[in-house]
Amino acid sequence: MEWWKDAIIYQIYPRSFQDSNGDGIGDIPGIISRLDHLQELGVGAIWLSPVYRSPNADNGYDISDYREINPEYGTMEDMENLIAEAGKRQIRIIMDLVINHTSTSHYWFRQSRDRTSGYADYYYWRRGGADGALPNNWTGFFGEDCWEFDPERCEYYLHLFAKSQADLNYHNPAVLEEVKDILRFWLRKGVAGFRCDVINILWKDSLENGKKKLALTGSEHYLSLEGTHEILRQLREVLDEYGAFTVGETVFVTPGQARELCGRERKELDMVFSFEHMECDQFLVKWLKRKFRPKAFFACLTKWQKELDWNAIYLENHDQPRSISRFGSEAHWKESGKLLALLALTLRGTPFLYQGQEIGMLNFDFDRMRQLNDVESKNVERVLRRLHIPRKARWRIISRTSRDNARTPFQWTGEPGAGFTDGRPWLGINHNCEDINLARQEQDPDSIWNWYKDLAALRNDSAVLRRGTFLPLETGEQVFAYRRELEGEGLTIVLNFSGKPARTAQQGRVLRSNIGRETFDGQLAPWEAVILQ
Ligand code: TEU
Ligand code: CA
Repeated sequence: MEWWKDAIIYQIYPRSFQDSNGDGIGDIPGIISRLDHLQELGVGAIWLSPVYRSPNADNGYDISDYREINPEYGTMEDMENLIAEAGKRQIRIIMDLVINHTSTSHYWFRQSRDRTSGYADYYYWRRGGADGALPNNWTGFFGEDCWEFDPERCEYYLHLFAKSQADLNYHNPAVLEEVKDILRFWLRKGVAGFRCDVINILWKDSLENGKKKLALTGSEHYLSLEGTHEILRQLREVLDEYGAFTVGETVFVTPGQARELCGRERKELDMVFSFEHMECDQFLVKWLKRKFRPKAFFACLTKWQKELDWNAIYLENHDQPRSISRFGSEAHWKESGKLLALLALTLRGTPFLYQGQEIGMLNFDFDRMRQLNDVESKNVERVLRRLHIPRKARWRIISRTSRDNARTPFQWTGEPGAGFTDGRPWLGINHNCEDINLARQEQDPDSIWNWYKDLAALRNDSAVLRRGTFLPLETGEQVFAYRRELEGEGLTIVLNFSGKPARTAQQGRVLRSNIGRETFDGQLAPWEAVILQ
């Protein structure tokens, strides 16, 4: 029961994981060839970012056919093989379910342009104002407005993300029925569940103007509304027929809203990805960075640990910069990488590791816009240019926040192509690949990779770490200490988030230390992390 409480889940961004045919694009046969790596790491499930047919305006988050595999990634047979091969290794497959929007190349959307078709109301179509004004004043997630005029239908359609990602209209019950069929299609193939993209914004209560805000004007009309809860309960009935699992990506949720989305008795989601801890180093909007303050980060993690019975724990994904570059220190790469590993694997909740995190991959080392692919970065660049922000300043903003930081190819080896591809990679490989790669770390018993493996095994073996309660002990300027307890047993975790030494009141016998320490007297070295018994 509730296998997902005991498993470590690993996120694959298929485009950047492993290429098998030299076209520079990661693919499903590539993933299959690396399943042993994941088994060795000790993961119980893979969350696969979208592999459906898609024109790739947003790398698969713009789906044009939910029942087909993107030919760049392989065939349906490859996908079935992946499910089977992973299954042999006790690894489940979780699909990415993107149902807030479809690509404008989707059949539904193309039909929807014709008012007389059965698909006319699958999307939000509205007329603009007489003076050429947009249907309302909402602004989108990618920093631009969210209405696009369609010359064929002579109306605007709503798109909260890129303009080729049209929002589905759940006021039309046919849309939800379509989604249920898609769920059944994949569940029958043996997938274990879904990661549900921006799932708390499905229901728009009206398309009235919103209160003007710096970002996401209009969001009070769609964030975590009752209509969404109702949709989730309906989807849950289908999921329950197969015992399937869901984690929702829920933007801008408070702990209270999260409880309403994933409380057991609510029968909606199993858990949610919240964002608050990802906002500790930003100011108002994600593009404005401020200095990372560990204390605020600890307080935020503690709050969520206390307020939710079960969290989806993550420090990285395909939308966020790399965690060492952001919360750790590139100068103390190994120690801070290991410290973050210890954090990710010892909080209460299901740990989600993102590809490359297990070898301490860092942010990209690009130096100009042309090297980027991310549609969000490109949109933001356009907006900043319109605001007359000088080029250097634009690059500073974009390079630190771009989602491409997490999307550079996996560094398997130090060779050209990084063992990722024999061809030209779709996105540049980090030049640090000669130093930071799996092959090298496999040889080094003290590597980040071996540390991840060790901690994952420890967690997989330890009921205290998997199911124990969380007790905060210290949330200082740089020291975070907490305890996990279960049936009279307990472990204390102490983390020094700083290049400076520190002191702590915690004591105990050393079970793990990221600097190889054997006894502990309360003195912490820079970026030291320990588990005490
Ligand atoms: O992300 C939704 C989301 O709100 C953000 O994380 C987003 O990527 C961006 O940072 C907003 O500023 C999900 C997917 O994870 C993302 O990759 C997709 O681009 C997006 O939905 C649209 O499907
Ligand atoms: Ca390929």
